[in-house]
Amino acid sequence: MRTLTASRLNVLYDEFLDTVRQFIIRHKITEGEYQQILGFVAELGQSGEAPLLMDVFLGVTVDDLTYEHLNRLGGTRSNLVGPFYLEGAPLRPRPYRLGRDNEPGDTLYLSGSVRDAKTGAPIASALLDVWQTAGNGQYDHIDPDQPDFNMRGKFVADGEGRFEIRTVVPEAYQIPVNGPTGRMLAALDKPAWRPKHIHVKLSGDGYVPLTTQLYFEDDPWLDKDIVAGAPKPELTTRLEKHDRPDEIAEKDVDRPFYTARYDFRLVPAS
Ligand code: MBD
Ligand code: FE
Repeated sequence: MRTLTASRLNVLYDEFLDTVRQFIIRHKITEGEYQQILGFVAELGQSGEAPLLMDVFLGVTVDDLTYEHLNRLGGTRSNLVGPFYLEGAPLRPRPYRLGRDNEPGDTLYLSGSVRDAKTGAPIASALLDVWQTAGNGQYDHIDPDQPDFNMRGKFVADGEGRFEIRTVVPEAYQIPVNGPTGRMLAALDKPAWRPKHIHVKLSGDGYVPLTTQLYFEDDPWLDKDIVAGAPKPELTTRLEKHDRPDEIAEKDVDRPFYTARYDFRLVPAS
């Protein structure tokens, strides 16, 4: 991935300042407003929410621009990594699962495959690095009630590129209401929610790595995501409810559960 070089920084710097100066002039930003913005930026830095706010406003545009070509080559559509990825999620043993033994929420079996974008051939031993909110809509590293890495894990697809992970249905995510990001969105009268989603980074030997997110049909937040444009129709799958006693017995659960499927496609590196 290309990152900023000194020469490119020089080009961007001049044009960025020029653009913002014109904006200030066009909107007649006053020194009082400017001081208020400085206060906001200082608080944003202190709060640790800067990556969150930046991703809410700009992450989709950057992700689309950087990775759209992979989708044109037949690969699964990418989606922004977001502010809550953590390095170092544990490699989980089989049978694959996320969450504690009695993880609150509705049990979900997420299954599917990882395939070659060109040929459709399975990618044996593809790696999935998955993270999501728990059933309470909270990410584990922020929620004091969850152990570290509770809803994060790495999983290896089998010889046919298939995987099945037992987890719980994630819940919609609300941006913290008391921080600077939440207060700004409240001032704008924008509901600060994301639809339920599951993040995944995929990789396989000889393939371009992919970061994406899965969404679920009929989620009321899909068309009102505060991260506007993030939920793509081609990344939206369906939660199937299973409530027949024989299905429940077969899966070793004690109440109705859900399944969802997704088949990922990775673009060959060459
Ligand atoms: C999230 O959980 C998220 O995935 C993104 C992209 C932005 C804010 C919160
Ligand atoms: Fe997220």
